[in-house]
Parts: sequence; structure tokens; C-alpha cells
Amino acid sequence: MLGNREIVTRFAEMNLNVHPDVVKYIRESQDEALISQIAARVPKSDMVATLAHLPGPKAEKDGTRILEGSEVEVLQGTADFSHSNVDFRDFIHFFRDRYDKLSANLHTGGGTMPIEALTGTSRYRDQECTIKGMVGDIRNTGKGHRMAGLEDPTSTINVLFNKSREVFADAERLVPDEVIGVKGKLSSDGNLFFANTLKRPDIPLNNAPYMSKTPGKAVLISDVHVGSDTFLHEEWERFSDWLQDADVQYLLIAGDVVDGIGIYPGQEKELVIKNIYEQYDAFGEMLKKLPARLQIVISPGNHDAVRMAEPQPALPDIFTSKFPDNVILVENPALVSLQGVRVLMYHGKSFDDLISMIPGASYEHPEEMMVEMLKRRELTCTYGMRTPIYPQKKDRLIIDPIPEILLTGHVHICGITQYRGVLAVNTGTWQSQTGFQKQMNINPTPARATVVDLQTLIPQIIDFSRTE
Ligand code: D5M
Ligand code: FE
Ligand code: ZN
Repeated sequence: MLGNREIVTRFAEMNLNVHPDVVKYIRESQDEALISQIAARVPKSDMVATLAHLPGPKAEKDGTRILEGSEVEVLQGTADFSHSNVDFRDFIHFFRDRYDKLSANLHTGGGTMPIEALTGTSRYRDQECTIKGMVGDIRNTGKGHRMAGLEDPTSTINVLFNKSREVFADAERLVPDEVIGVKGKLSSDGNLFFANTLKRPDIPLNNAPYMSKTPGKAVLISDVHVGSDTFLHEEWERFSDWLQDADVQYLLIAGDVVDGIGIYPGQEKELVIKNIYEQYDAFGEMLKKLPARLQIVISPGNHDAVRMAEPQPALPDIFTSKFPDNVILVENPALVSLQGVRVLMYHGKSFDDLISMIPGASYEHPEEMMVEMLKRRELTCTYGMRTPIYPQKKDRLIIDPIPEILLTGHVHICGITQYRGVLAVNTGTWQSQTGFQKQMNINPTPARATVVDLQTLIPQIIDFSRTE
């Protein structure tokens, strides 16, 4: 029996302190090998072993889970978390990285000025010019105009979007921490910028998606919620049977594979499997019944047993020992290439933020919120609402490069659209309506899988909710 004291001592012998969360984790798993595995992942410059040093999935280390001959490549989403101790000062770099990358994508037609250069002299007053920056606080003025703080690396300024101008419609959809460019004029006192047009990084109009040269099909799903009393066994069985001889080579699952434990108050009453390991084991058994030739890629969601803050690490080995070998575990988000067709997988927690900020956004149409993500080139744009972001020096929630397919989940409602060559797919769930969703008036569209032909990028929704 590994106790707290022994765990701490073992780390001390290797000249390391150990975070209490790690001690708890090792104690609960009673896996002695974890001690040296974790210690080996702490960089020499660090003194403390933290959860960030937990060993990741096998794919990260040796790629054993990528099937031989399979044309899958994880382009983003197998980061090694061992270097990333929590340091909130990293957010300064994070937002600077976001500004640098996204502002480079903003084609404002030249003549962009640093805010400081604009406001520092009286030269530019009443003269049309362009500035770029990250949106700070947004408010409505007494007269019903919209005002947003805009910050670039040199300075900040308040930007006014007049309600009687065309630009106002764009300004109504502003969200904090997005990067925009505005063309307009400085006020005569130099304190305010009157915007005439607003530009977002966006997807270029001439974006031409890559299509596979050889035949191939991918099935896209999310939100299986194994362990919940509303998980749809029969529908899943039908899906599983159908897969046996279906012409598909890849299965992508964008998070919430299990229902988890303690995710919301009173959840235990709605669980048929109340142990997190058993939930993953049950899911592993389901995966084993799928054809072994299928290459499966799994990223986590907010119900999964990894930290909530994004990017979420891939599911660790201790939960996935029952998963078959054809599974690749990736982070949330992750960019995965299937025969050269790039799929950006993101669970979609930030929909909960977008819905409250973007006029007209609704859970019934997740695909419209996906377009808003693409326009901003950010999966999780706003910091400090309901989607936690992990402090890091680089913004890994940026949509770059432009994927052929954006796959999300979380909303439990099927919605598909095409935006400037990007196929946006939110397929739904394998869980019927929960009590909570009933209260929220969310009507799920369960038991649907989307098949995408990688040679044409044409999607097809297959409904497993009814027997024929
Ligand atoms: O999310 C399932 C659905 O429930 C999805 O439509 C979002 C919605 N949801 C989830 N959490 C909340 C909160 N806290 N408020 C409002 N709506 C929410 P899932 O992640 O599967 O629980
Ligand atoms: Fe879910
Ligand atoms: Zn979710």
C-alpha cells in the first residue's frame, strides 16, 4: 500500500518536491511505476512534480497506436506538458502570441498604425487610418452606440461604432479578446477612434480545401457519455453493427466519451457506472467491438477525467488500459491529418460563452457558432468566462493552419455547414435528454454519425436513432 509519506519520500530522494494533487493521484492509482515516470518528466530546472508531469498517452511517446499503413498524422495536439508548470505570467506571452499571429492575418490594405503613433501627435486627427488590436471591454454608450477598448503592443484606445453605420452590425458581434482591425478616424481631441469598417482575421475568400487523392472515409462523432443513465445503448449497438462492414477507415471522437464523476451537482443520481475507471473500461470494451482496421482518434471534453483548462491533455494511460491498440489519444483541441485532409477537433466548451455574447446564437445551430470561431480564427476567444484556459506562452487555441474540417461537439445537437471551403460539423451525442438539458430547454439530436468522404469533403448524416 503506497501512502502519502512514502510517495513524498520517494520524490525527495530524487531531489524533488511533489504537489499534493500528484500525491493523491499516485495514492489512488496505487501504481508505483508512476513515481519514476513522473520524476523523469520534470525538467532539471523545476523543483516540483505537478499534474503537468503525468505521463501522457502512448501515442505521444512511441506512436504505437497509429496503425501500420494508416495515413493518420497528428499535426497538433500531442504536446508534452512536462515543461508547462502553472505560471500566470505566461498569459502576457499568451495574448501577445495571439495578437502577433492573428494581426499578421489581418489584411487591412496597408497603412496600419501603432496606436501610440496615432495618438502621440496631433498630425493624424480627422484623417482616415487603420489600427489593429485585441478587444478589451465592450459596452453600449448612453446613446446606443457600441464602444470597445482596443489594445495593441504600444497602447490602447476606445473605439466607437456608431449605431447608424453599417459597421454596427459587425460591432454587435464583438467578443472580448478577439483580434480585429478597424479603419476610421481619430476624434479631434485624440481620445476616441470612430470606426468605419471592422475586419476579422477570417478565412480567406479564395481558401481552397485539400482533398484526398485516394479513396477514404471518416466517421465523426462526439459526446458518447458512457456511464450516464441516458447513454443510448441500443443506438450505439446499431452504430457499432453498421461499422462492421461500412466503407470507413477513420473514427474521430471529439470529447465527453464518458459522463465522468462530479461534473455537476447531483450527477451521481444519473449515473449507472459511478466509478470513473469503470466508465472508461466500459467505453474501452465498446471500442474493442469496433473493427480493428478502423483508426480511432479520441480527444477529451469537459466530462472527461483531465483538467478542464484548455488545451486539455490527452486521456492518460491509467484510464485507457482497456482501449484497443487502434486508438490514438490526442489533446483538445487537436489537428489530425487523414490522408492529408486536416481535421481540427475541438470539444466546444466555448459555445457556452459565445451563446451569451453573440446576438442570435443558439444551441439549435452550433454550426453558426462554428462560423463565428472560424471568422475570429479562435476556438476559445474569450478568457475568464466559462471556458478556462491553461496559462501557456503560446496560444494553442488559434485556428492555424486552416483545416479542411472543423469537428466539434458539446452542444448535443447536429449541425453542419460549409464556410469558405471549411466543412464545419457538430454531430450530436449518444445520450438522450438529461434532466439538466430539459431545464435548459436543450433538445438533443442523439445517435447521429457524420460520414465525410475525404475525396470530396461531402458529409452525410447517418441516423441511428430509429430501427427500420
Ligand atoms: O453539455 C451538454 C449540453 O448542455 C450542451 O448543450 C451545453 C449545455 N451545458 C452544459 N453545461 C452547461 C451549463 N453550465 N449551463 C448551461 N448549459 C450547459 P455537456 O458538456 O455534455 O454537459
Ligand atoms: Fe457532452
Ligand atoms: Zn461537453
